Amino acid sequence: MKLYGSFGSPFTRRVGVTLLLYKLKHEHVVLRGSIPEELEQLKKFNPLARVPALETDDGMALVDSVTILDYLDQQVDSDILLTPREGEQRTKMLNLIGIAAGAVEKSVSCYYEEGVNAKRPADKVYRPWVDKMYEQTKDGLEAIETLIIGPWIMGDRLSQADVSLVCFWDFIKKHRPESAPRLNCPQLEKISEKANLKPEFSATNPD
Ligand SMILES: N[C@@H](CCC(=O)N[C@@H](CS)C(=O)NCC(=O)O)C(=O)O
Repeated sequence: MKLYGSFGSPFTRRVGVTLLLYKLKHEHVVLRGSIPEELEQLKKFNPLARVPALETDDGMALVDSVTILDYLDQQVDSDILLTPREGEQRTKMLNLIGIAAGAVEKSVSCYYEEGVNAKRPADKVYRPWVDKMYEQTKDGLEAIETLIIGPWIMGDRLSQADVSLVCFWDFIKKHRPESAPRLNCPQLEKISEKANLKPEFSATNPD
């Protein structure tokens, strides 16, 4: 398998961490949409030219981290599975990750609005919209904070909720300016610190 993308993307990183935790043989090919030659390369695997993309051993090109994680889950035995195959726990986990994905999507949108990666001139930024997105990120994460069971998000075992949340949290924290409302998520912060001690997370941490 080949994973295309860079770990600066939280969606790519969660696939990278999952591949390592599942010990699935793969190659990581760094492709950044911001570099024109790499963008052209990326389009071969994703018509939307977004990361991540996964090329499977039988030649499928999969796009979107949700689809890719679903594919990886089908490649491993149930005892190491990060997302339950069925039942209430699965629904709860996917719902929680859905809130987190919404929060990080808003953060990615802010990343393209202001700062060094901004796609829009500073005087063309519509401040109330950007502020609303910072708020949505904060509200989403703080809602998740109230759902954490401990010691990991869904209880005793590290799950896809932790993998996704840690990748999303690390990105959001890194790209959240001082001017944005402060995030009050002490448990998420603790889980991120603990997870980043593991080789699968440290090897994919873009910092
Ligand atoms: N829903 C997608 C989101 C992927 C995404 O937003 N990727 C960003 C990088 S973090 C990207 O490639 N953005 C470039 C673009 O949309 O043109 C997923 O889960 O994979």
